[in-house]
Amino acid sequence: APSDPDLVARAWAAKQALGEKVFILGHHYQRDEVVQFADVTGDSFKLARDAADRPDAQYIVFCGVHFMAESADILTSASQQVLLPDLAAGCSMADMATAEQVEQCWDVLADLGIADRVVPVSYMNSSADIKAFTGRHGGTICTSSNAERALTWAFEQGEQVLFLPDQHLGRNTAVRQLGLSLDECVLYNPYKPMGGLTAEQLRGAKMILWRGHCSVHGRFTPECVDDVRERIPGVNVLVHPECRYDVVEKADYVGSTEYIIKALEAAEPGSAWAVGTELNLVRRLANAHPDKQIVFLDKSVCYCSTMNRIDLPHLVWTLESLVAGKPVNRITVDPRTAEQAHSALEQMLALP
Ligand code: CIZ
Ligand code: SF4
Repeated sequence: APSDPDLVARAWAAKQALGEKVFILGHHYQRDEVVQFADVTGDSFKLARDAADRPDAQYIVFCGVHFMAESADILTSASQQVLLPDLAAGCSMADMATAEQVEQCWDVLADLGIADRVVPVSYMNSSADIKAFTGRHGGTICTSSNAERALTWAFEQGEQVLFLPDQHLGRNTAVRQLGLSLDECVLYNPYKPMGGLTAEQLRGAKMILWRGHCSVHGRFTPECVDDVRERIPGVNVLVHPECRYDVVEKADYVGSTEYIIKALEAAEPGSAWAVGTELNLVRRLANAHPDKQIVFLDKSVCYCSTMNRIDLPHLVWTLESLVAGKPVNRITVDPRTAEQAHSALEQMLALP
């Protein structure tokens, strides 16, 4: 639906009134009505770095989800304020690993006497608490672009990896890029004693995968791939590594959102692509490349419902609160957590 012209005018007016004081970040999965006001767009990691590159901006309005705003707060200076236009914009994957559950898991590993040989690797899509846990135990953060390098590094530091919170990115990277077997990966279920695993399984695994997943990417099935290949002969199937292993195995290309964007830019005119990632991004790419046939991999619609909570009314409300000098929805990470999380992020930046 087209955006309310009144709200569009108010958003522009507030943005103009704030000038350089405000910097608006728009994640690729955000609605078009929001993205039109973004000073930059990107994936979560790029956006956090873009925020850090703007020390003059007093306010960072993060149009994305909660863990992304936390990362921006960790990477920006103390005088800058990071705002999330709707506090209910969480991430179901990040919520699947709480600090308490992860500490319990670590206690299990310590009781088995293996904690000192396990290196935690946490996906960017995790809370600041989980990033801090990772930093405390000498691990690293990774994104979907550098997961292979992160795992390779981790296996040089220790014998086993605890991968949080996305089982699919962990499994896909370990098996497809590092050449581990599926049997060398075990799934740790935080709702069961000892993760639902035996001591032998925990001791013998190379990869201990946390039982988390993305509710959006997890919806693509192998049947979606078969269906689209039947509907569009010769179609190229391009998916995000948060998709299930059996989906990724059937795809032609696998990569992060930035990879997907570049692949479609470089694609031949007239070529056909079925894309398995969030629908706002797929629609935007289809509109940007009318000379290519770009379709969504699933037959039904599938937005990230929490990303979509950030809409034009919330953005206007947030910007106008800044104009009024009464900022709403500030996201802060306490200094101790931020410091430990920062060390895990630094480790990622130092990956060979
Ligand atoms: O699935 C997501 O939320 C992604 C890909 C986030 C990001 O930008 O890293
Ligand atoms: Fe979280 Fe998935 Fe939404 Fe990304 S797309 S914010 S991983 S629920």
